[in-house]
Amino acid sequence: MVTTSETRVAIVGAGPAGLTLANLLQRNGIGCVVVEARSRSRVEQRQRAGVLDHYGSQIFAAAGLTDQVLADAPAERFLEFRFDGEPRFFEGPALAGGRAGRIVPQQLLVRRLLAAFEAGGGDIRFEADATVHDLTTDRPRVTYGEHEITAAYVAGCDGFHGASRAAVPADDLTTYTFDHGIGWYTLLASSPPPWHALMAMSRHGFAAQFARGPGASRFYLQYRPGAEDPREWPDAYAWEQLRLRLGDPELVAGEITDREVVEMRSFVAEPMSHGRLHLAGDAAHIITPMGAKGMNLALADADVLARALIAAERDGDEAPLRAYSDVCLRRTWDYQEFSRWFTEMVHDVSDDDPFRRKLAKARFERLWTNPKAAEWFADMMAGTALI
Ligand code: RFL
Repeated sequence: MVTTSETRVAIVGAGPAGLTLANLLQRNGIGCVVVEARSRSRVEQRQRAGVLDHYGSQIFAAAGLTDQVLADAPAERFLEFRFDGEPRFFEGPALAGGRAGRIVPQQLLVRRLLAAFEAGGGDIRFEADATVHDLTTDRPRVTYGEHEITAAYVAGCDGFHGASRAAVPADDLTTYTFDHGIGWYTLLASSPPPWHALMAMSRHGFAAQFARGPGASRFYLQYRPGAEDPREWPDAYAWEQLRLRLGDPELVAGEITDREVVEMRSFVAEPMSHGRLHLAGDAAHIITPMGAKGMNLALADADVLARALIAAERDGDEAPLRAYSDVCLRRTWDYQEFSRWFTEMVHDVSDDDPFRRKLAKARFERLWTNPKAAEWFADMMAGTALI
């Protein structure tokens, strides 16, 4: 027996993009239903991003959600770089006219967005692995198990491996994939956290250390995919490399509670709309972690999509929906370029290629010698308004 229901906007995926969109629509009286493949506890515990840029925080401020979503989230102040062990502090928010990002672990943001949506009477269905249909008709459908939801619009917020993008015929989509040729070995350990986000550029490769609560750190170590496999590194070697690259001989080797290997890839799908399906967030694009823009792009898409859907539903004006893809892709490519720029600067410093090392050093020095370059970098970190 198939149970059916109807809504105005069916949102596939309860990550940052889907839940932000759901809250923005709800606050504007637009009916929506969220379907999420995973269980509630899985969604609430998935650890990923940690920084909400200033632009992202403004989305919640404009929606009157700051208290519910960002309470107690500390503002960012400094980014510490170490070049061959020598520290330099970049005071981004001050250089961006006071536009500070907020430190909010993604799982906390997701938990709070979920709570806000449910407090407003939101309809969210977990363990609902969805498929999308009839996207080019005016009654698209989302199905899962024995359930069917018909809607006026479908928002594909189901991440890189989701069903929404996969439902678009290959001929209607242009995809761009880029392999940066860089790997990260990441470790979560009970080592005292650094005072500021710390990125170390060294002859031995990139390393980073970020706070993960009062008693833990997340570490990153660059490796060469194909040429070496960090899963084979003894822990003692990983700690030795961290001490060397971070320039911190006293670094405490805490208990390692999680280890992962990440290969850096970028991806963009164009256009982000197909009939009545609109993709948002990782469903449409993924980006390297440098610059911390993945989650922020997902939120910016959700904001643009919410405005467009509100215009369509309230005023019958579909022009913003038709512009949705172009508007979001402009920001996406701008951030892809920024992320690539940042990725090269911090990863090309190893002794592998002396010419690239010199270029990376010149790029880095420009941030301390050219005030306009420093302001531009701070501006990109803060996040940009619609371009
Ligand atoms: P998500 O978070 O992947 O959420 C998609 C949701 O859709 C569900 N889903 C489905 N639901 C129903 N039916 C289906 N068929 C479905 N298929 C999938 C999934 O279960 C999931 O709940 O996508 P969204 O919302 O677009 O958000 C994107 C962000 O999660 C992502 O960009 C960031 O996490 C990227 N990222 C980082 N971004 C930053 O801004 N700063 C960072 O420091 C940062 N660090 C990271 C990251 C991503 C990482 N991953 C993915 C490897 C660190 C890591 C390790």
